[in-house]
Amino acid sequence: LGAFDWSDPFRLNDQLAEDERMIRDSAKAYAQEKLQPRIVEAFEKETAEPEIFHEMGEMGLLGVTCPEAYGGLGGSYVSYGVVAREIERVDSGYRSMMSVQSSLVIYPIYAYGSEVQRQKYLPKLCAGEWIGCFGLTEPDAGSDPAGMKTRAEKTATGYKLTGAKMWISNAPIADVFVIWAKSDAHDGKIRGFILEKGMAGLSAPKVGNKLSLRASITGEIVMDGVEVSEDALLPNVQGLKGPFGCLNRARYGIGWGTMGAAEFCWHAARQYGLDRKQFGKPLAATQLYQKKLADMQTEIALGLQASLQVGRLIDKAEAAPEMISIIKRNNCGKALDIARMARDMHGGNGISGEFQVMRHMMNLETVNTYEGTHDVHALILGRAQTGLQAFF
Ligand code: TGC
Ligand code: FAD
Repeated sequence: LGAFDWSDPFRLNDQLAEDERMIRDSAKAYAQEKLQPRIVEAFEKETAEPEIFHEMGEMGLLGVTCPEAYGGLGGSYVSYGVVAREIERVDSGYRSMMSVQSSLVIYPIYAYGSEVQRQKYLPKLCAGEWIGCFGLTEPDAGSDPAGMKTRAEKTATGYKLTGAKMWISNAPIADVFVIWAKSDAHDGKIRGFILEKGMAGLSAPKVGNKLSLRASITGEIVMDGVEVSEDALLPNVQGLKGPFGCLNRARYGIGWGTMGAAEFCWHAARQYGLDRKQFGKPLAATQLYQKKLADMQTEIALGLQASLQVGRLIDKAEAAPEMISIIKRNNCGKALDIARMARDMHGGNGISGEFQVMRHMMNLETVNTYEGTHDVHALILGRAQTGLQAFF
């Protein structure tokens, strides 16, 4: 019979390759030494720190899967997943900064961009010298991005973009904007464009008063006839499969990341229950408390195992988007339940910023919503098993 490690029930550690364990350990050391000491104040004061991109870039955490020729590490998607887990163990907002840069900006420029675009943008984005954002959602087009109003009109030398994006991570501090717009010159099909900070007509005001993801800055993007040249167009993709190709990767990372946030809450609740005595004994010695810990352990172990399997399939180019919908949806939902449970298990202390479980709970409300809401992923999975679409 084998030994049982309560914190790693299915021995996930043994299932990782040596290079995956190494990057996991260096991401964990960075997250615990550099991010953890900042987060309580950053969340309280709603401050996003652009220097975090430089730090992550130096560590190689922004271009984990980007080929080395463009400044990345050329690593596996499992490596990307274990990094997301370690960063989100500290805060979903920090993971958001990392995953937008990696999956939603570096990836489309690599996968859909010209060689000139790759050379120009990828090394600086991987190094964290430039910050990127991804503009798909609009005030009137969230779950239904096909309803976007942003237009690209053909000009003599390129395109003129007009429209507004809403709820865009990193936008107010971004240097590089990957924008999805309907292009008149391509039969109204959705095309990707790379815009740069400082272009005439481009602005990105901050969305204030967020009660969730406060350490990650969010903005609008306003495009008031922004003129770009032909070489701003991402040449190698058209249609919604462009942004969805990026979202597949980011959603997959969220599958791992949310388990990191859930693990933080689980471990905190366990320790709290061992330390705190009521009715003459530790809370952790009560049946109800132990049942909650068992539920947390079970859901996290299953969620991590599923994420690993999907990651292995992505690395073999065999993953289907529906697999990603399962882990994005379920892991977000379970992490949110676990964070709420941990908040309750901390009693009054649970609402204090110092104990951090409520911050995770508040963050996970966003994570459950962005990149396809919990219910939208249910509809994707319902369609896949009935052949009937129930979106409209
Ligand atoms: P549908 O007819 O299903 O598909 C249209 C075209 O897209 C293709 N496609 C995919 N391709 C690759 N991967 C996927 N996962 C794909 N899903 C769809 C599809 O094959 C088709 O291609 P083609 O060539 O036949 O045209 O489109 P629909 O309009 O019916 O879509 C419905 C729905 C609900 C599934 C979809 O629109 C959806 O997923 N909505 C959710 C929107 C969303 O996820 N937005 C995310 C915004 S970005 C963000 O939140 C970043 S937060 C980041 C952070 O801070 O961490
Ligand atoms: P809606 O689509 O209006 O949905 C509202 C509710 O209706 C949800 O419960 C939803 O599940 C439900 N619903 C919708 N359609 C159906 C249906 N057919 N059947 C049943 N129920 C339905 N977007 C970007 O492009 N880039 C970013 O970087 C980015 N970052 C974000 C950061 C934050 C902090 C937040 C909060 C959001 C971010 N988003 C980003 C936007 C995010 O992807 C959207 O909020 C999300 O896709 C949901 O869209 P919506 O907010 O318009 O909600």
